[in-house]
Amino acid sequence: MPYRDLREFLALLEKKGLLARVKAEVDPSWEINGVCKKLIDEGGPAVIFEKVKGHKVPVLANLIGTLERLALALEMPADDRKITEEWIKRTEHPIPPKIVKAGPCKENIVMGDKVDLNAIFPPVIWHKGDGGPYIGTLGLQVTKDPEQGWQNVGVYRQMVRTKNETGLYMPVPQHGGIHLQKWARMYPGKPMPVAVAIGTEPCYLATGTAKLRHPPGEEEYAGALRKEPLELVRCETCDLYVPATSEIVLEGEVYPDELKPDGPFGEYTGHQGEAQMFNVFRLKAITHRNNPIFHGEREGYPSESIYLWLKGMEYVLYPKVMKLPGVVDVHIPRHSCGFKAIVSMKKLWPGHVNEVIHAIWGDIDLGHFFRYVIVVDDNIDIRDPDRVGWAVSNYVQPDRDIMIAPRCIIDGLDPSMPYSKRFTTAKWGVDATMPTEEYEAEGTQAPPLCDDPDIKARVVAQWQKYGIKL
Ligand SMILES: Cc1cc2nc3c(=O)[nH]c(=O)nc-3n(C[C@H](O)[C@H](O)[C@H](O)COP(=O)(O)O)c2cc1C
Ligand SMILES: [Mn+2]
Repeated sequence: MPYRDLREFLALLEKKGLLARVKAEVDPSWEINGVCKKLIDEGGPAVIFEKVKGHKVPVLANLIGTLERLALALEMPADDRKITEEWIKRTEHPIPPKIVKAGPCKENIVMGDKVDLNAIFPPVIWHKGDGGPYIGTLGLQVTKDPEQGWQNVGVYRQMVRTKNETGLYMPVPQHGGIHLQKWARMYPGKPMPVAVAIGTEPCYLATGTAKLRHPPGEEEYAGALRKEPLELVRCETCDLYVPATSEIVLEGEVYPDELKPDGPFGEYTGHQGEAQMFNVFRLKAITHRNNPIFHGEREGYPSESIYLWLKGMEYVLYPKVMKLPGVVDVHIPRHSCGFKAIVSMKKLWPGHVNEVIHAIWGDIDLGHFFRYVIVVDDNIDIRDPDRVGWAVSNYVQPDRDIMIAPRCIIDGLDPSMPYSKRFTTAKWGVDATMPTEEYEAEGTQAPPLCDDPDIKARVVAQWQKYGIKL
């Protein structure tokens, strides 16, 4: 049975001992940052800060901070690769949402001049150098394609500026950014409606961070993931639909041409980003449940985004690359921050590895995130960084095995370039497969591995005999 709302998922985590409640008062200007950093570094539980200094609303963080909790959120086995495969299987058949007339997110409706972000959101400074409190680190921004009518959901951050104004980092080619670009062309000078759902059931959250193909919108993929339609309710001030059980919903609008300085912010790469000119979200209404929970996250590396948006990239890349001949697995590891993809494959012809590298560099949905691709042989477990490091160390001749493609596009938060050169990058691909063809060309054989899996299996089968506790 899917979770009806965030609270049902929290109840399960609590029952399993995977949710901590902090009853001591915490200071939102630094303490939530510090506790979250320690929890994510040590694989700790999800956490609710019940008593935030000077505020009534509790803060939920580190919700999907481990693979175990991602699996529970999606109701899947806790196995990294199986989660990717199960996601792909389930989302092959999107399930349209059910539109309902009312829902818990309408228990309180605040409109017009009465709206006040400071009354709902504790002013959490997620990283020491942030330019202000961010409410939307895990807010789900809903927009409608102005031409085709389907709704997109993406996670785009929002810094609080005043009681009814936030920043919004929703650039092109993110789907919300494309909607805004189309809107500007079709309705010059007019603001585009944007709704934000905060604190939703976890499948909707997971689809909001994934780079999916449209139409349909994320809400239909979320229905497929949870195997039941998601219930959506109409906004009060515009024709957008949000999950009926959301903790908090913000309704507002964005003028495409209005930009203001936003940030700095602790980026997913682990660096304190600089302030930049971003869009502005003008709030028109807030609706929320009784006793709402504010769900956010500390984003600087490492963070739970790894289990949300990096997995979200993997779900999209995996089926495409797995269709290429010889490929046996595709993975985007946590330490890559999304800049690196790893492939294991059986090479079938000379130059085959390089073709696979080009296919990933050129992927139309995600290519602009990858600066780096590593390819290893099919006997390497690419979800184990030790095995990948071993292959690179043993097999790579830099002048033979490293390919460089100049003048490509990359995400603007890539810290490997100074600010003036952001968005451009060279890309590198590393062929870390055993160079069997080189040995064969000189009439010899590549050295075989000295491990024998049969011998290990025989020993494991009679392990008790040795009296060694592991
Ligand atoms: C915690 C968190 C914060 C994020 N912040 C942003 C952001 O501020 N701007 C952005 O463009 N993408 C951000 N992302 C990544 C997008 O959510 C992700 O690329 C998603 O696919 C966007 O939705 P779309 O594919 O419908 O464009 C964030 C992801 C996470 C998990
Ligand atoms: Mn999308």
